[in-house]
Amino acid sequence: MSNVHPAIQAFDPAVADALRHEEERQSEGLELIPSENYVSQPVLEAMGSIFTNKYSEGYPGKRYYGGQEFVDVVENLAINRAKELFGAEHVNVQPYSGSPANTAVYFALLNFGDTIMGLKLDHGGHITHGLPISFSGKSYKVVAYEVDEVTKRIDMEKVRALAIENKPKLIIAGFSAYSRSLDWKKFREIADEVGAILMADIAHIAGLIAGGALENPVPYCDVVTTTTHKTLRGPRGAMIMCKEKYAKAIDRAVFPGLQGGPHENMIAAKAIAFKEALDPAFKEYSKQTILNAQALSTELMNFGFDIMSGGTDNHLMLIDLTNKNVTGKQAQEALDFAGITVNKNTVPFDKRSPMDPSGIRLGTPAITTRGMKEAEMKWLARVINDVVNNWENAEKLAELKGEVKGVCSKFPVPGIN
Ligand code: DSN
Repeated sequence: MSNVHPAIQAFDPAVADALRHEEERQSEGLELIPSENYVSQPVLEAMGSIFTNKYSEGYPGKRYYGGQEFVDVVENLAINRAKELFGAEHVNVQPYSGSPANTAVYFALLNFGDTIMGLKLDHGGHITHGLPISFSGKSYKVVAYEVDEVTKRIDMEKVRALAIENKPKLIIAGFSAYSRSLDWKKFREIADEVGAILMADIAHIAGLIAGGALENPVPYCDVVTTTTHKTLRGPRGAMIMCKEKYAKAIDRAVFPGLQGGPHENMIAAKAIAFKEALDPAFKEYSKQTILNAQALSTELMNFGFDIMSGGTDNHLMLIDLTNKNVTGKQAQEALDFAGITVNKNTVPFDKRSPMDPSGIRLGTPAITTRGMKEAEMKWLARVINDVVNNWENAEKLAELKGEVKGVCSKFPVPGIN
């Protein structure tokens, strides 16, 4: 791995060193953060391509600068492939990332002060779904729905009651830390009942939907936003899908409403990632990602771990570590020490702070990309249990790190190994 970036090495050894160490970290350790994944070599190459040199404000065929003939090709490829993947009427592939995509939807369809309804952040929602200190929380009146205190699942009857009481203009169905399938049909019925626009934020599960492993919300929703990385395994970025009647408003909100020049290198990479997701192999990947998450959560429960809602329908799980007498921060740091990357996370109704919460969040998109299956999940649950039980024992953690490195060496990382 020592000379894989000769141009960077020759000009800027400090950056080359950091890059090399990060490559080692990514390939010698286990990546369990559910929003992370490993992109393919073609996606990596497109991101690092000379499409980055080009400015292209506007949309294909209607740009404000010359020299757009090849940029238009890749942007149209990305749009058409996304339409094919999700069955969307209209797609905008220019949002720089998930938060700008969500902001563009609000900017397009709402007036400041309108009421929006989203899942509360510490119950699994996202900051852009109405967290009081975020743009979404400061600009709109937020009514947050929660998970049930006992089942830790979203109770659609409570969502309905809240919607009837508050008449939101926009209902957001989506999450960053929730392991159960959403009832898109029921969300649609509730939105119709109260006259709300329905938006799904599928950033976490877009790849599972594209691969046919989870139900597609596009037919039920007015607007669907997603990042293009995470389970979709493309470049960092996002897109907005919507019904034709919202197309003009959404496009205007993205450009010139909120953004300037789109990042066409990232759009080229999105086009490639969508082509990969259209391949039958991606169906297998999305299915296996869920099977792995289910196997891992079952094994962890066998070790006494408290998995929120008692399992998972998707790629992630949230664990309350209170019964293990370790905090989320302590567990994250011990796992890091053993070469396993997770993120500390609040759990619903958490009494601890977000910087040192009660839980951790795990997911299987990246390890499934490496080719790991149920047998490795069984092994992994045992290692996680060993780490948590020995979180203060540096010698044991070092031993486990060696074990993790040994297993990882058998599962190459696309784009690195
Ligand atoms: N930061 C992402 C995640 O980790 O889920 C959400 O935007």
